[in-house]
Amino acid sequence: MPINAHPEYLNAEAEYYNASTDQEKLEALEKMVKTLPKHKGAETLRKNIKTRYKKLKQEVQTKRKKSGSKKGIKKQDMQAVLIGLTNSGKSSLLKVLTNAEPKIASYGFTTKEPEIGTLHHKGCPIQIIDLPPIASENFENGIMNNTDTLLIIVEKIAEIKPTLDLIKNKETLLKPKIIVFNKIDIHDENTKRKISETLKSKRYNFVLTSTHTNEGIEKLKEKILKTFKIIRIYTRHPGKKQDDIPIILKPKSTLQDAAEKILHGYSRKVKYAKVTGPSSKFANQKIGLKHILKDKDIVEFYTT
Ligand SMILES: Nc1nc2c(ncn2[C@@H]2O[C@H](COP(=O)(O)OP(=O)(O)OP(=O)(O)O)[C@@H](O)[C@H]2O)c(=O)[nH]1
Ligand SMILES: [Mg+2]
Repeated sequence: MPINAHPEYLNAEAEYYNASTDQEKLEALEKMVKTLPKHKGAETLRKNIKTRYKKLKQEVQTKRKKSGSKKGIKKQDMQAVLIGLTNSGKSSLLKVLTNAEPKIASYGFTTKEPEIGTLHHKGCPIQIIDLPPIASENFENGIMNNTDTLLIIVEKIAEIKPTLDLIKNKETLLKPKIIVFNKIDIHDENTKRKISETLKSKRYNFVLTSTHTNEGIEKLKEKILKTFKIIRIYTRHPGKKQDDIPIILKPKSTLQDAAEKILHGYSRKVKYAKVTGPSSKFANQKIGLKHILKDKDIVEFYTT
């Protein structure tokens, strides 16, 4: 039956057929319902689209439940999650901190599923996750509850408490937190000083940032790294310069842990190592597998 559809509807329909992800399909179906003519002739089609929408939505939700998350994020050694209300600038922060290219927009509820990026700071790879706005239907509590560090993004001091109140899991609330007061570029110096003083008086670990001017971004990177309880061990081949990328270990890890981190089973091949740095009494001290390493040690392995 001819329905005399508007060009907007036809565009939405074309988007639906060209969509490559379920999310794009859902968005196109939403647009199709909105732009469909209101008259009776289009009723069957409207029902049909609504059914398609419901079915797809259910499929997506089941898939998500099964995999834990749509993208099946594999947690890395160090992970921080961007949490905040819509439009606070979470995706913009992911973009300036990492190599990721998330969607950024001035309208609300832009991010529909988690986006991942890696921040490389002082040789450490830190996984940063951008989530949909907290308390929205796409928010992922599981990712937030499993992370190491919470980055709470706000535009106003009054947003901090309501945002924290939305975190229901008590253990999650005890995790290291950084209050990221974003969009600081829109305030004058006097207001900035007042914001800093208030945050200080509330004893928050905080930083004022702008993704437009990059103010505070380096400070934020430093603060993020400091929240992880880790030590960095640099390996070196005898007679060569140390590797740039450290092995990341928990504090009080041994030489054996370091060897196993390089390759499972490698510690069985290690005869001894030479260590130079905070855990050694002198340069190139010969050590065994039980030796406890410290942050910034440089290690040379000798194998059988
Ligand atoms: N002035 C100013 N605007 C910013 C800053 N950071 C982000 N914005 C703007 O704020 C709007 C929202 O940015 P997004 O990064 O998409 O915000 P979001 O928190 O990811 O939003 P949702 O995905 O909806 O939760 C965009 O128009 C950005 O350009 C900033 O530091 N200063
Ligand atoms: Mg976003």
